Amino acid sequence: MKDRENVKVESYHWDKQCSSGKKQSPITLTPDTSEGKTFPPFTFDGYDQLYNANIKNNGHTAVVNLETSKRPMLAGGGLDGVYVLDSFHFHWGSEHLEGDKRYAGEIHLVHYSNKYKDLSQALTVGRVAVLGVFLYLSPDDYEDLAPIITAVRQIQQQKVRLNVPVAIQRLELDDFLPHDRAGFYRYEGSLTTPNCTEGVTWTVFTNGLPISSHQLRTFTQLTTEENTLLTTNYRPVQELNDRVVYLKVS
Ligand code: SG7
Ligand code: ZN
Repeated sequence: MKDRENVKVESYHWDKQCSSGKKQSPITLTPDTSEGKTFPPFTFDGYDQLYNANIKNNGHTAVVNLETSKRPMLAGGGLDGVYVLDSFHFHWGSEHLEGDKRYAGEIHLVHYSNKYKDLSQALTVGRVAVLGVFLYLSPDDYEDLAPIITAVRQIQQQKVRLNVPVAIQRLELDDFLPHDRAGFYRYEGSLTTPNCTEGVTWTVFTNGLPISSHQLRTFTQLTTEENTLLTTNYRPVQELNDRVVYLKVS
């Protein structure tokens, strides 16, 4: 027993660069231990439009940026005002657990309050909101993910260097959110990559999206700065401490 406790698992090797706080992410989510609460519905503006975009391997994940001057906007859902989309990215192996279940993956759509000029400004005052969408294993490819998968494969096969963008045509954000967004968990947490800054309002939808094992495998071929395979890229779950997790009841 003693020996096992001393074994250090370092699949997520950048965790030690994280600040230590009492409101860290991700966490375990459970319907039973969440507090039921009513929230107004979200409103999404610009999520049904087609955008040209680009995707990069930042050494931790594949990040998608839209090429537009008019950022998609999110409001409602108990958020204080209007939030705009910065970018979205993927985790293979979900970061949040539901009960003891780790999903195949998780999409994070990172937003910040439109009262600030960019994500880093909003981060200093805790006005960042991330939408999390679980990806569950499916026997069939999820067609809406195909343009992403193709671009990720291109990054890997053509050995595109870190942070060099690869173009993607005609993305629709609605494809990366569940159709039914009525149910979600809500809690106050942090970014899950260094420095793991707190002040992030998390929304994790109870409905997920499908992904095939073949599609999932493409992500696991990406490499880090040290040229090692990113076989998984989730941060381990953190202590809840004295936080409350809310579960939307309609
Ligand atoms: C990914 O996860 C990127 C980061 C993101 C980080 O590495 O998407 O974003 C950029 C612009 O590189 O960090 C500040 C930020 O959004 C952490 O995001 S997460 O907490 O949602 N996993
Ligand atoms: Zn993330």
